[in-house]
Amino acid sequence: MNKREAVYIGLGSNLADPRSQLENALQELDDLPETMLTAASSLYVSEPLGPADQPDYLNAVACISTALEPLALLDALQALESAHQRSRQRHWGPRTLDLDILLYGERIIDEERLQVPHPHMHKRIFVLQPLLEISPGIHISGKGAAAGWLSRCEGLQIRRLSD
Ligand code: ROI
Repeated sequence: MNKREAVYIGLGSNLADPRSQLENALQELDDLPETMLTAASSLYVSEPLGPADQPDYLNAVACISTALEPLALLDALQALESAHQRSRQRHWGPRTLDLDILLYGERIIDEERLQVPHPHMHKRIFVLQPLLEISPGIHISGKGAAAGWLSRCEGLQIRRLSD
């Protein structure tokens, strides 16, 4: 079998019952070929980053163990987004499901379709907080400890959703 790597995925939704969107997406990640869901954070509510005239977001971070190579995984995630009727009506507008590859092992990828680590993750509290819940000591390749970046986040309010 191919070598499997630990990959962190950011999940976000602010339309069409976000809680179900994220819970279903976690199951769908586990169902991908050559892939196993190994950890999932709690769900977190935050105000939108970007245009304020949209609902609050629900965010989470998942860790998967996968043998899919990065671009094959990206294709699979985009197919899941489409299956959730994701539409991109406007830049930074509301969405039913967003699935971002945050970290792929310790790899640094800089391709047209895919940059890893995700170029904005170290500045986004709605990524860092759930990431650190499941992996407190994690490092972001090229950027250092995620915990150090969390302490520098300003602005957006975030709260953990109770079960
Ligand atoms: N804001 C929050 N709080 N959470 C998100 O997942 C999110 N995703 C986005 C933009 C529109 C940038 N804002 C967000 O893509």
